[in-house]
Amino acid sequence: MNRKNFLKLSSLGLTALSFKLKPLPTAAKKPIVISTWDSGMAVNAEAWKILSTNGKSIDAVEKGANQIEDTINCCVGLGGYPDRDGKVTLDACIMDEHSNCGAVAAIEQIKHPVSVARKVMEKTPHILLVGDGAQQFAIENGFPKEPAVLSDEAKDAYKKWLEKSEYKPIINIENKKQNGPFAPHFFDDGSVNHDTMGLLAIDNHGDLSGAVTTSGMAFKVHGRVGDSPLIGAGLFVDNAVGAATSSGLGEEVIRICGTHLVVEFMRQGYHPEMACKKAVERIVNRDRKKAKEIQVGFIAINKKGEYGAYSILKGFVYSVKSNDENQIHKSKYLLEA
Ligand code: SD4
Repeated sequence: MNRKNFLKLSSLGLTALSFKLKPLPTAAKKPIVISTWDSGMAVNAEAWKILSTNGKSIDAVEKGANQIEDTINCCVGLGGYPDRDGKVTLDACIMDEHSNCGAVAAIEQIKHPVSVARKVMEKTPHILLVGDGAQQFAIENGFPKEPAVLSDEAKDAYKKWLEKSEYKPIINIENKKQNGPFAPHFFDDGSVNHDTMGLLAIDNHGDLSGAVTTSGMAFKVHGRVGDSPLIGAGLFVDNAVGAATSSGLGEEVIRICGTHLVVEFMRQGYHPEMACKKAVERIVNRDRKKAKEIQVGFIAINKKGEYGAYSILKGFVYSVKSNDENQIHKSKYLLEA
């Protein structure tokens, strides 16, 4: 075949191919909110009040996160697991469609860290405030100082931990074998009924926002900060592409800038589920043996409202609310423990 014919044929082929592949215009699914864990159902319901009345996604994710901060539970807010000194320290962040973001880390005695994070975003030229400084800023902005009230579950687990005071960081999920008496409530299928809350929303205007709130790792070293308040690790939003959030062993997420990576995979054209899977693989491929002992899960949503999740191990679930559905999904996972 001479060059002229080849070019003719390939241009015909390419035309046919591009005709075939031309995507059908699909309307973006909006509004929609997705969140980590089954506790996300109540969080989504709160966010939905705003999304369904034409409100902004940034308000929806803040109010959604406030819902779980208001409940006494082991993993978010003032009822969360304490650090090894018995102190509850909280991490949170928030990000909007303009890449505005704010965060607080290791903040104590403040009930709504995610709202403090929003104030950091709106009222300061900074992104992250930590510890005493974060608390001082919160108080200056009208947030009351309140004592931590450990949930019964957190109290029992801490008491049990004090018996040995063995420093072994325990992440909220993982497997029963690893956590022993500290394992949170597991369902028969291995999923847990609570954990760090990360949520992502698209509003009626098509704008994306996200928020995360957590008490972090149980019995951590005082001052330890996880992935949750770190933009690009625990949360990332790019209004042109999509958004992602994480739950699980924060150190592993920080190491790979996890949610930024997920969003970059979506930018390359991967479906949210595949983007999450590729980020999980990045963690697992670093140390496959260690990966069997830890859990990390990502959830993601793209600009079209398509969503997905992936985790290292079995047990990660997430909640979705849109006009079409209101339910918990099981995440696919990479490794059998
Ligand atoms: C952290 N990623 O502090 C959080 C905790 C978490 O499931 O998500 N647990 O590392």
